[in-house]
Amino acid sequence: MIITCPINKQRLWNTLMELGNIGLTSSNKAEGLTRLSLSKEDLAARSYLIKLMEEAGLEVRVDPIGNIFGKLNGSKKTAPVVLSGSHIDTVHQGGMFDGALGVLGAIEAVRTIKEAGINLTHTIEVVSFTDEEGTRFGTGYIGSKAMAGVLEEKIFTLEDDDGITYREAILNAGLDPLSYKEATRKKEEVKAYIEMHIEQGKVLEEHNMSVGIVTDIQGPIWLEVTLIGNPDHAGATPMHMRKDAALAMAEVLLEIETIATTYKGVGTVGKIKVEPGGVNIIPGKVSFSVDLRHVNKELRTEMVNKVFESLDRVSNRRRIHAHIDVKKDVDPASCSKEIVQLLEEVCSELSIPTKKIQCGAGHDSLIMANYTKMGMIFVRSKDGISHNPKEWTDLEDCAVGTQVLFETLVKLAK
Ligand code: HGY
Ligand code: MN
Ligand code: MN
Repeated sequence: MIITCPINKQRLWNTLMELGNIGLTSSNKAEGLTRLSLSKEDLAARSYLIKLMEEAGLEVRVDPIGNIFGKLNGSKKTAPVVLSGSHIDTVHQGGMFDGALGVLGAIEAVRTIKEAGINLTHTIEVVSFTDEEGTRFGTGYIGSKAMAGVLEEKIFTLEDDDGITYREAILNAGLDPLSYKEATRKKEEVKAYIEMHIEQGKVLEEHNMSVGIVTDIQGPIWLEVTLIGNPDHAGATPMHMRKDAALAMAEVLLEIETIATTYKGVGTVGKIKVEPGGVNIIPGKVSFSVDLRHVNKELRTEMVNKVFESLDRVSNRRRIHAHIDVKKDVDPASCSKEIVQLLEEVCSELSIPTKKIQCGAGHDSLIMANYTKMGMIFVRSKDGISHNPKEWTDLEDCAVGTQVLFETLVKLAK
């Protein structure tokens, strides 16, 4: 690996470890991080990030939806900016590299550019997008959608599990929901978006590689399904007289597994609520999430239609009422061929072995793909584990990924 200007890998690692201590689920570190969007844990992490960007000598700006930007000015003010980043919000009991590596790696890359006194034509902006995961309010990609001008106003009425609305959470964070449209930036303002992210899969590990180049990203559809039967006495109600919402759900869950397997996509039911929720009460109402993904949009549509058919058939037979809300519907996306080629060139110049990979997880890059030239650098995940406290990426792999990002940003911004 021929490096003219090495990034400071220990400094990068220290920031990952520091951010990884903000928002611990409990005193037991083995329970990972729970830093839900705009929670007090997320606000603490945001303060840390802003301090870090200032220490790196970047000009910091927070937009009305809470996207945090750190800017390193280029010589040509009118030239479109090169954007790089990811997110720092996490899922419940998540890991310390998902999103964080993309933001902290971009800060380290730009900090090294500044310290090396490399002259840039294009300004580089590091971005930490608000609420990529969607764990707290059930949708996600909020900050990137706001920047791309595709955020729908109805998200401000979404509520978290405690009944707090998005609007209240934004206000509580000192932001201004009424000005969210000011977060939109014109497409011509941005030259390219590069996101470095942990792979969250096993391909790089199987090929013993530190970094991969993403070609396509699966698009997620999130449904919220409510099944309404009839709460009744668990002892006194014969089986044939029941309208058990939980049994209807159980049938549909197994059919979702069959549908996803048949289409070679993925289907997940990660969140379930049973009401009234008593040992001796037949479940009268259940609500559950459905996450369906496929790299091919047409096949994903067929999967969704099959799930709707399953719900219809099972609820009719069981005399249950079914209601479906579509909470997220983001198309699969292909990375810019120009950026893929640039990343291949950088890896070849650095003599870093790499391979092209399809991406199963969703990222802000899905939204950026319709807004500017988008590319993703994947970094090896230990055992492919993610959305799990055991998520891990070695220091050396973080360093290699950040070096590739550094070289790519310099080429794009020169
Ligand atoms: O859901 C996802 O794929 C990502 O972690 N937000
Ligand atoms: Mn994630
Ligand atoms: Mn992520």
